[in-house]
Amino acid sequence: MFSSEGLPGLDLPAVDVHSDLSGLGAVELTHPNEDIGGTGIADGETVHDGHSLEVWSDLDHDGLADHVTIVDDGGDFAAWEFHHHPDGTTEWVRTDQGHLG
Ligand SMILES: [Ca+2]
Repeated sequence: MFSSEGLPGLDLPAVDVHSDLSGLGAVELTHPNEDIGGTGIADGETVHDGHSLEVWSDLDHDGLADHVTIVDDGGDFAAWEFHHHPDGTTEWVRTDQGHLG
């Protein structure tokens, strides 16, 4: 379901706006290439996989993505946030979804 096949050279999971990320687990940002937080530190990674754009960000710079926003070429979007629960478990929680334009 979260195969990275078809994205050669990229370690990020292949997701789209309709993916359920809740069981995905931690996502490592190994090649951050954008300064999303405006701190001068590269903390984000953008992936274009043909029909959707994914923007992963690691605003606390621990190497693991905290947020992802996915927009497909039809204008549908979804935003997810990675939560660390007090009991040590982690989970992606969808924070927004809808349609642009
Ligand atoms: Ca992080």
